[in-house]
Amino acid sequence: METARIGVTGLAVMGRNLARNLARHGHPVAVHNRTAARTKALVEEFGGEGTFLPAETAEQFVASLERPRRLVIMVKAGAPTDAVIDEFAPLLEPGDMIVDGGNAHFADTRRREAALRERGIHFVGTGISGGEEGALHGPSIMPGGSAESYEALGPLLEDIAAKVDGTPCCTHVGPDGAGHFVKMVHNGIEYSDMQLIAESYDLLRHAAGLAPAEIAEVFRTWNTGRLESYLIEITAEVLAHTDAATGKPFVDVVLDQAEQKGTGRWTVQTALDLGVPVGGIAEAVFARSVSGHADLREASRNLPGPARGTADDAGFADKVEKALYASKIVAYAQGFHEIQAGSAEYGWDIDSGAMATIWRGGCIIRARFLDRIRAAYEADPSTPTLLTDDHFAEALGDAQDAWRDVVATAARIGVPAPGFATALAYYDSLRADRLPAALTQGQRDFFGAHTYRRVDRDGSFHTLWGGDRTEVTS
Ligand code: NBP
Repeated sequence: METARIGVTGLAVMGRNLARNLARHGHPVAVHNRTAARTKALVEEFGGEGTFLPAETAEQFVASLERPRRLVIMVKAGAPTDAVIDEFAPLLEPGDMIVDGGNAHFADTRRREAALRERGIHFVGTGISGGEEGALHGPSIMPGGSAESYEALGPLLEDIAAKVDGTPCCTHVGPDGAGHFVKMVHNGIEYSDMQLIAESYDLLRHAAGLAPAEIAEVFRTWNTGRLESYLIEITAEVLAHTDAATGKPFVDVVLDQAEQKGTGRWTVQTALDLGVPVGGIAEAVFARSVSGHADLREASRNLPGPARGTADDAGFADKVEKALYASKIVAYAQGFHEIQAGSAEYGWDIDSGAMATIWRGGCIIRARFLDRIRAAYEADPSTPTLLTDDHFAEALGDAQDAWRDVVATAARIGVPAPGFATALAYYDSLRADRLPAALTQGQRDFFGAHTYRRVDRDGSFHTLWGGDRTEVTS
C-alpha cells in the first residue's frame, strides 16, 4: 500500500491549500476532513497536482501515514482542535508528531504539548502566516515543539515555505508554545502596521486634502523606498479601486467598522501579563474596537471639534512618510520586546534575528524593513531594544521633527492618530532622563504605604505621611 509522507486533516481553505502545496512539492499527502465531501472535492478538483491519499475515517488516515507519522491539523482553533486531538491521539504511537497549524493560543499549545509528551507524542504548535494564498504558494511557518520533531518535520516545512534570497521562511522557533507565541506577536505587529498605514491615509486625505486615487500614488511611491512591503503595496491597490456599483472610491463605500479575530487582543493581554509596554499594538486593537462601537460614535458625533484646518506645508506627505517609518520602528521594537520577554519567561531561547528572517516572505508583514531588523540582531543579539540600533536610531533622529509635526497637526485639526501619538510618546519616554513615575511612587506611598526606592541609596523607604513625615526604612 502506498504511504503518505505527511497528512492534513481539516480541509477548509487553509488545510486544502497547504495539502496542495505539499503535493505540488512532490510529497505524497494523506487528506482527511470531518465532512468527507471536502476531501472528495479536493481530490476531484486538484488530484492532478500530486499524490493525494484520501481517507474517510481517522483509522484509514493514520494507517496511510509513513512512520514516524506526521499529522497536520488545520481546523478551527479552540475546541475543534481538542476534539481532533482526542480523536487521533489514541491511534498514534510514541515518536509520532501532531502539527497544529491553526491559530491556537500559545497557552493551549503548552497544555496540549505537555499532555501529549506524556504519551510520547510530539505536539508541534505551528504558526502559519500568509492566508490562503500563502498556504498554497509558500507561507511563513513558525513551528514550536521539540528539536527532535523539527528534525523530522523541518525539511518538509522548509520545502513548502516561502523563500527569500533562497532562504526558507521557516525555522524552529523553540519548545512547546514558542511557535504560536511568535505567530501571535506577528499578528499584533500586523495590527499596528495596518493602523499606522490607516492613519497615514487619513491624514493625507484630511490634512493634505488628497483624494484616494492620489493617495494610492503616494503609497506606490513609498513602496519603492524603505517602506516597501506587502501591506503598503495592497494599500495602494485598495485606494486606487473604484466601486463598480456607484463609481465612488471603494474606500468610501466600505462601512468603517474594522473587525478582529483575537490574535491582536491576545498579544496585548499577554504583554500586560508579561509587563511589556506594547502601546502601538494596544492602540491598534483599540482603534478597531472604537470603530466598531457604532452607538458610541453616533452619540458623540456632535461633540465640538476644532475649526477643521489643513496641514500648512506642501511637504506634509513627506513628513507622514517619516512619521510612518519611525512609528513602524517602534511597533516592531515593541513586538520584539514581547517576544524576548516571552522567551525569557518560558525558557524558549528564541533567536529574534531568525524571526525577522522568516517574516521576510510569505506573511502579511513581509517587508524590506525586516532585513534591517535581522541586521540589527546580528550586530547585537542581546540588544534590549531595536530603537538603539545604529540604523534605527539615525532614522528616528532624522524623522523626529516631522513625526512631531504630524502628531501636532493631527491634534490641531482633530484627526485621530493614536498609533503615531503613542509611538512618539514611547520614544520620548525611553529617551527621558527622568519620568514622572517618581511622583506616582510618592502618591502610592502616600495613600497605600507602598514604599519607594531612592536614587541615592539602596533599600525600600516609606514616609510617615499621616504623622511627622519622617522617612523610615521598610
Ligand atoms: P476554519 O477555521 O474555518 O475551520 C474549518 C475547518 O475546521 C473545517 O475543516 C471543519 O470541518 C473543521 N472543524 C470544525 Br469547524 N470543527 C471540527 C471538529 N469538531 N472536528 C473536526 N473538524 C472540525 O478553516 P480555515 O480558515 O481553513 O483555518 C484553519 C486554521 O488555520 C484555523 O485555526 C485558522 O485560525 C488558521 N489560519 C487561518 C488563516 C486564514 O487566512 N484563513 C491564516 C492563518 C491561520 P468541516 O468541514 O467538517 O466543517
